[in-house]
Amino acid sequence: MHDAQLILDRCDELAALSSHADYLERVHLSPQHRAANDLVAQWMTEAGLSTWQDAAGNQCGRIEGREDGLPALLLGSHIDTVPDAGRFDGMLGVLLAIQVASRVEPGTLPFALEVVAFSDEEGTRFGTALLGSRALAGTWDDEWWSLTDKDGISLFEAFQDFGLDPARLPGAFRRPETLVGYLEAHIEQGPILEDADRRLAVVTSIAGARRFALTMHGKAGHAGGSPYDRRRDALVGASELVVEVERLSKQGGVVGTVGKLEAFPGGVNVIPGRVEFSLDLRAEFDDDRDAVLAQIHAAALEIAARRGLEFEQHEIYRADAVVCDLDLRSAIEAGIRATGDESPLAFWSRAGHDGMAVVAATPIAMLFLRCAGGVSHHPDEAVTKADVAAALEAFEAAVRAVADQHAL
Ligand code: HGY
Ligand code: MN
Ligand code: MN
Repeated sequence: MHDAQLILDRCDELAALSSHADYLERVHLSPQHRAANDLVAQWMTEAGLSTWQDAAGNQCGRIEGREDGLPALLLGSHIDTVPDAGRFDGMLGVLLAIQVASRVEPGTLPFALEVVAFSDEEGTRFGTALLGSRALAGTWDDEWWSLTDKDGISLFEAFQDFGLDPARLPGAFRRPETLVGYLEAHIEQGPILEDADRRLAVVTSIAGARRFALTMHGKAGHAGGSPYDRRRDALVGASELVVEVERLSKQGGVVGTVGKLEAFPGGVNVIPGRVEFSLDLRAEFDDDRDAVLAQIHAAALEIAARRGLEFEQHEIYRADAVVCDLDLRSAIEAGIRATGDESPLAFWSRAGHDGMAVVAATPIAMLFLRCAGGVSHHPDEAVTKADVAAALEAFEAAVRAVADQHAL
């Protein structure tokens, strides 16, 4: 239980590294990201890992296997957050990985063991996500350099401000032959484990997500003098579409969310002439997601035509569904059995994870642990010490099960 308490205490220490005094937000390439990397590096060093920050700002650590330079089993998660975040989404997985590494005798495994704290899984600052893990996987798109944050700072400038050289980014790309696989432990961010009264689960696949910046254009006008039959109210149109997103998503068995919406010019006595809003659409199967996307787009055009509006849709992020590797899944299941759970629960992840990017370089698998009420992306995010202890035991046993697979 000591290690579990240490992990929880460290989650609290990381939660203090926030750009806001009254809530947790830590975004890519921020001063808080720098402080978190330094703290994680210190913990990695204490665990016996050699550490480095890669060319994408990911904080990394490594212990060698039976020989120096062997391909590595990668353990990790992310240390960036959404706005007003919980303290376990991502961070818990990094700290579980460090604790497992601290329990492994260097020079004993048939592979090296690496831990990575990914720098940008959420995409909070620049809109598109998985920037750290996509760099590691070598699936970087140079168009991302011109992405800008809310202050107009480009990703390129943010790299330089952080002390990174964009020209050296390819140095973060990992060749597949240097990796054995990737295991991530993460809170479920949903209620399935709690409803089943189980601590842990193995992930079968990760939902594929697509995100869009939507705009409804109308015409601003006087809130009093404009008769309804002459209005082109962008907010009422966008609002109709927001309700349709929920209805069509439920009907299609997918998950659609409008998380951001802003009306312009934003006067209480002005009819909104423009609304900018977001769409996050995800499903277990990409075809289901894309079928509902087409329905949402058709609904948007119908609403716009009926209300004299124009509709714009711009894709800002796409990560298609990925299936977890069966051998690595069986190692995770062996880990869960080591905790006394003889029939590990298995289900698909509704949340996205860095594994969606890492899979381009090496096979992946995930261990889920229960979170209170299934709550996440909220300060009420919580886990129990007993569940963290069980996850640590399972994660360590999973690493040893992968070693057994390689010893055969
Ligand atoms: O959006 C997600 O599912 C993840 O938490 N980034
Ligand atoms: Mn998240
Ligand atoms: Mn996460």
